[in-house]
Amino acid sequence: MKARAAVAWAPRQPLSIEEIDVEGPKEGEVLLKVVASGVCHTDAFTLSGEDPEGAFPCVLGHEGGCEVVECGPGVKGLKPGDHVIPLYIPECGECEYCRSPKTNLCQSIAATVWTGYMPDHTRRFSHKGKPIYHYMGCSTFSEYTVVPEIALAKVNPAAPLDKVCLLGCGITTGIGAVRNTAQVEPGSSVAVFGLGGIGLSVIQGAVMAQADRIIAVDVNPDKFEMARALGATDCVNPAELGTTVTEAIVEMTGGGVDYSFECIGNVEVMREALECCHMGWGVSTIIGVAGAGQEIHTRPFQLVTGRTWKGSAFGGVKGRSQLPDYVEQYLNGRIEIDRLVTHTLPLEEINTAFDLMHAGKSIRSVIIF
Ligand code: NAD
Ligand code: AHE
Ligand code: ZN
Ligand code: ZN
Repeated sequence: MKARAAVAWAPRQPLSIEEIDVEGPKEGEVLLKVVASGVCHTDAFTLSGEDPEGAFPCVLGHEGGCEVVECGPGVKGLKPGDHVIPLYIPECGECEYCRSPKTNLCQSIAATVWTGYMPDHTRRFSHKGKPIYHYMGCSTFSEYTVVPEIALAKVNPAAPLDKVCLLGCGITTGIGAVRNTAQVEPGSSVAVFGLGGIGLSVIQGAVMAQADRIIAVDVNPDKFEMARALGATDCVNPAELGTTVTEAIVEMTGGGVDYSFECIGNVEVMREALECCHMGWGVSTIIGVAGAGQEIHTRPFQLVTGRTWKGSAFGGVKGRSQLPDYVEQYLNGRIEIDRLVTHTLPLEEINTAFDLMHAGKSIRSVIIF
């Protein structure tokens, strides 16, 4: 079938709206109508050319709110009309990762998901006969996409897809990192570095976890109003400090925070986020994604003296079994999404969504098809 899609032909080029061909679903696959898609910084990261796994041309996008159009052979749990959120980390339910309660990193189709192919090593997208890569197994910047059933969370059809699409990445990642990865306890102190869709969702998660003090850090002070509205108790602009952020936070908290989260993708900030944690027990969780060749550094002494460095992908959430409940929590008013959608744009204006992100003028833009 034909579909309107935003194609990334090459790194660092604006996306181009094209009519592409989408092949029907094969064994275990599902054809989806994408109703809405968020734009995450990771889409911009891959488009920047810094992603070692970035393959071009591709259809980016991984925060989708979708309707099932057609099920391929062998699909058992879905039918046309169902509402689903595509998962860049699937849940096959059978691999050793799915069987472990310690991780959400299902590896059943990881080799193809991260290299731009469907599980059978072929692609469903083409333009004038030229194949186009998939992205993170989702490719939600297309009116129609094809996703394996094991990478689809079936959600309550009462939920507005132009909002819960953000549970496909940003909001779930932030909240899940607090709950599942760091396991923040009531009364804790928390520092959040970077106040985009991820960092603001970490703040939401910290409030849910009943943290006492939530220190929000960003170089863009325009982000502070939303951070405070969601529950930040202190806002810090590194540019306004006479010291390093680490020193400032250690000073503010009388020794460092119990938990910190890096939500930027800056390896220097990752170090600060670790080092502003309390000696003896502080835990720092890396969420941000950094470019090819970049590495984190600290003195081993920081870890020897009881700080822990962790990382979190999709907030440690097992998508098919746990994401539907995030949608219910949104519907029950326990998870905030609406205020994080600062812009809603038609597909034709998708490059504006990237411009707004880079200019620090949006939290999340949602593309409507
Ligand atoms: P975003 O662009 O919306 O927000 C990033 C924020 O960081 C901005 O407010 C920006 O002003 C701030 N910032 C930039 N440099 C800073 C600095 N030196 N100090 C303080 N603040 C700074 O991005 P986002 O969509 O929220 O994503 C954040 C990061 O998380 C990205 O690296 C993204 O790729 C990554 N991510 C990871 C996962 C995961 O599963 N691990 C999921 C989603 C996104
Ligand atoms: N391709 C990058 C890594 C990108 C990355 O870490 N992706 C996160 C999700 S970001 C969502 O916005 C993830 O879940 N990764 C799990 C995995 O298995 O890659 C690189 O550096 O190679
Ligand atoms: Zn994302
Ligand atoms: Zn699995």
